[in-house]
Amino acid sequence: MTPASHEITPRPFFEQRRLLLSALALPAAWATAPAQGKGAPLAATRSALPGALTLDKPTAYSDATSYNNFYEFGTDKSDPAERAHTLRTRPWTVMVDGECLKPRRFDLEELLKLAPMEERIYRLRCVEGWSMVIPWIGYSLSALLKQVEPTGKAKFVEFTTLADKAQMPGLRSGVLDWPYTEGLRLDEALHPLTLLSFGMYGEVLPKQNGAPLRLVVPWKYGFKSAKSLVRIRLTEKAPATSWNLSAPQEYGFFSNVNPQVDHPRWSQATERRIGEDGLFARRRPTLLFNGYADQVGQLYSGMDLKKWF
Ligand SMILES: Nc1nc2c(c(=O)[nH]1)N[C@H]1C(S)=C(S)[C@@H](COP(=O)(O)O)O[C@H]1N2
Ligand SMILES: [Mo]
Repeated sequence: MTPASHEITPRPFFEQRRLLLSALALPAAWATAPAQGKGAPLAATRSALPGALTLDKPTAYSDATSYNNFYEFGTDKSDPAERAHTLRTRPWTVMVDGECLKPRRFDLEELLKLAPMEERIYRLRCVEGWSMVIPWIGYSLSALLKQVEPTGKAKFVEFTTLADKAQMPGLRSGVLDWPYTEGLRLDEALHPLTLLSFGMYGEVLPKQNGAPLRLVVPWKYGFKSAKSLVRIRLTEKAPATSWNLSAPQEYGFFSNVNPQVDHPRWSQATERRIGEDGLFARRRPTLLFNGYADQVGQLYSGMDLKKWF
């Protein structure tokens, strides 16, 4: 047996080479995402982070902006694209507080300049069994969290999104407890792949995709990637999350993509790529941690992933 390449090459070199190869392997047409819609351009440099650039073909812009989950604007996939025009994205501030030494409110204009904007092409896997590939723009959430200096007590991060009846017609329905809230363990929130996103496809985020800023956690089911953030709070205890509150037996706190842990009402073993796999096409296999196991697997070493679903 010949040893695998990672056994004979020191890891940093192997990772750098793999990254270089993956960047070279990207078809030229994907190298710079051209303006696709009517949004203002948002400049970014292609990310150099291991795992940040999937080779999967990006989903068509028209699909990524018309097939959405954003329950504040309704529960049909077409509702956000049809109704989110009422969202006002300026002025916009984000409160970052809780267990930290320097809690404060950040203005959007300040957040846009806080760290260099990177383009990252991530797979997004919805718990409903479909997936997309989106060229996001943003920077690691850790850059913002470091600004407020988390205390030793901080163990989790709570994310709260906008809930304004005047702008969001979906709030009249009781599908979820508003505001929509989500949470991560602090080490997950500080993982470099956890993205604070301000744009996609070379432009600022469309409203239906969570303007003016959202979270993107590529190894977890899509509902962890909260849209239109207004508050980020460091906490000592695990925060309550909207989906866990609504159906705790169906949506756990971790919600890592895992083909071996089924949702109580359906299998998670396979998925349908929007725009590529027709309704009756053979579904493609879902990957552990959505294909990001090399980057994030060690966060969960020793944990029973069936128990901590
Ligand atoms: N505030 C808020 N964020 C949200 C949601 C939502 O309903 N409200 N839906 C989530 C779900 S279920 C998914 S799959 C993704 C979808 O993101 P996209 O529409 O940009 O593809 O957003 C997530 N973020
Ligand atoms: Mo989802």
